[in-house]
Amino acid sequence: MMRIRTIEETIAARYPEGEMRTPTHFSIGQEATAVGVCAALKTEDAVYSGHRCHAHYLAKGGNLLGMVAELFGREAGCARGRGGSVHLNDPGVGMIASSAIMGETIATAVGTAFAFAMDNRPHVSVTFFGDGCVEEGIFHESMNFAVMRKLPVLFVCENNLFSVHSPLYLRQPRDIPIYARAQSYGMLAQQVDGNNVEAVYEAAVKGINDIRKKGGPFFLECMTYRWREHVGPLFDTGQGYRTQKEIDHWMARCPIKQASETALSRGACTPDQIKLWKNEYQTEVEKTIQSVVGLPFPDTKGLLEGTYS
Ligand SMILES: Cc1ncc(C[n+]2csc(CCOP(=O)(O)OP(=O)(O)O)c2C)c(N)n1
Repeated sequence: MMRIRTIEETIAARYPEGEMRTPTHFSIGQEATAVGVCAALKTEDAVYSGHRCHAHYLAKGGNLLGMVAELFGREAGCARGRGGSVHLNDPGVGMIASSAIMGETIATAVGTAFAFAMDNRPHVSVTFFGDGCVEEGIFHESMNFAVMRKLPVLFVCENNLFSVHSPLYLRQPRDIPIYARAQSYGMLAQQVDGNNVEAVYEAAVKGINDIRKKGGPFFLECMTYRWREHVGPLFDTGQGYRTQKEIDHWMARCPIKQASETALSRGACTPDQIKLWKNEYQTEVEKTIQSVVGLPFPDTKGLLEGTYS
């Protein structure tokens, strides 16, 4: 989590230089969901994500240079500099795809699970998506299909209470939590504190065990909060769609602060070690940025390569 936070905060700090010409959705504040779930996965398990994909990519083991080069639009990027921040992928470690089209990768993850089931492969397909996707038809079709075919899908809804500037309570029925809607499809489902990495990990392990033993999907709703603006590196307190009090409440429940306090109280690490790790991650990301800025942009002759006609 600390590595992801350090990488994202460094990218956010460098963003105003104007060299990263890609809309960028930061996961700052939401790291525990990505880390808790991905820690429960094997390399062969497939992960799909949406527009807010940095943390999922890094937690699944995605290559840092591939991500940074993608943000800087370089040919060495994981989407060859053509996809930007919302199209991170690293299939070699099971990070299959991310897409800014909301809900799209819910269906593709279900398709991958279908392929796993048809080929008798023992893997799980995971889809990370936001609470906004729950309002889309593709979400409901995918849930229904996964239940009917008993597919090995872990649906992970990162409920950060907002879709851009619209609060959840204005968009969805107040009295029916998202995980309860998943249960209505006959799916095993659980809500968890998405800022508590151990709780997320334990819930993901349980979900994956259920998927393997009972042969159907599992739904995890992780309650969390986005600290920065919807898209971009800034804080957006002045926008008027949420209060400073609410932001302060969630920042006090920072997943990294909570996990550090727990680790320190158990004697699992020392304050000096925490500082050292932070410095190591800082050095790693700065060196990576330095190595990327000298790399070539894609050649315009190849711009149509990789597109479908
Ligand atoms: C099909 C589709 N409709 C609308 C958009 C525009 N859009 C981009 S992000 C977003 C909100 C997403 O909210 P949520 O799914 O809760 O994820 P979060 O941004 O909170 O992580 C919207 C409406 C889109 N990218 N795709």
